[in-house]
Amino acid sequence: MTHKGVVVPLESMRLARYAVPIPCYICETENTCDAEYCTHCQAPMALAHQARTQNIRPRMVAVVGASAVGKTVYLGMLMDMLSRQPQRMHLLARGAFSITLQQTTIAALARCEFPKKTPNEPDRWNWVHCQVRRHNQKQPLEIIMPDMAGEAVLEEVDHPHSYRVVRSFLQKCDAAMILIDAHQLKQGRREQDYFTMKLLSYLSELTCHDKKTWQRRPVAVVLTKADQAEQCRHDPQAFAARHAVGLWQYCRERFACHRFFAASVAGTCAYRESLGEGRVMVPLRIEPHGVVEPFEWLVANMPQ
Ligand SMILES: Nc1nc2c(ncn2[C@@H]2O[C@H](COP(=O)(O)OP(=O)(O)OP(=O)(O)O)[C@@H](O)[C@H]2O)c(=O)[nH]1
Ligand SMILES: [Mg+2]
Ligand SMILES: [Zn+2]
Repeated sequence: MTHKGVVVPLESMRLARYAVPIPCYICETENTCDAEYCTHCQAPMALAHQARTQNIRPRMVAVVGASAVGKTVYLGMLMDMLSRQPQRMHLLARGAFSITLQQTTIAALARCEFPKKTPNEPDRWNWVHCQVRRHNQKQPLEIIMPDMAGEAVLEEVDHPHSYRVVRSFLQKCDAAMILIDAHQLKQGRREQDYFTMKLLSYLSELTCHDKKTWQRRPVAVVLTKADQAEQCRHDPQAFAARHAVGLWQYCRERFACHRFFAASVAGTCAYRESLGEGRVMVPLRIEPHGVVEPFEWLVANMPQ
């Protein structure tokens, strides 16, 4: 057998490029520069690439709550409202993820449907990255706010380290928005209250990137589906004290900077029989209420 000489081009340029690792923006594990998702935590590497091209450090905001409290609907509506109403704050979406969340939520609501449940895999989440301009401030803020699945967060809270991305992300956050279902609270279901307390206790035990604890960071507790709980709209604080006593007490003891809000996206809802899914709730009218306020408050109270 004879061997012919084969010329193999030495792709030194490409190799050199691969040799420079890039740290994941969430967990800091080094990845090759062409990785799409972090090999350690599955967060999109696009965040690290975007952060490299600008000189402002993006701030991270956690939006958490049990499955089906309405995180996706709330976030999608918030993005849509802020990008269309520049009077209060102007938002500019960065990257495809941010637009996808807004687009799928608004498209579903326009068809009189709610968006689908968020999948549990972190590489399928919409990692919202946006720039926020406020009237009285010259410097815009860069904010990263992923739409995480409630089940994944619960799993991490119950079994720490099972979802690395959730832990690394929460350690880096500057503020949190905790969503809780007011409709369920009104019906006397306690699961929401327990879940939220577990989540807050998880947060208060985390040591953050700057070695500080969560206790001084702003926490907005948002009572969702306020369209189904009239009293909650008028006085969210009193509603929480009455229907989520544990949570209300916990916030008073552990979080120096917290506030209760009531929000709703749908105006009127109805039940519809759907093939395969059974009875599902559908929005007949979209009437956002109290959506921007918690976000505005968080941004104003975020540590500089
Ligand atoms: N009445 C009413 N129902 C709402 C509202 N927002 C959400 N819902 C209901 O809550 C359900 C869940 O909303 P999602 O936004 O998907 O919930 P989620 O918190 O993202 O849930 P996961 O993705 O599983 O973590 C929707 O399918 C609706 O039935 C609202 O403003 N009013
Ligand atoms: Mg969701
Ligand atoms: Zn990572």
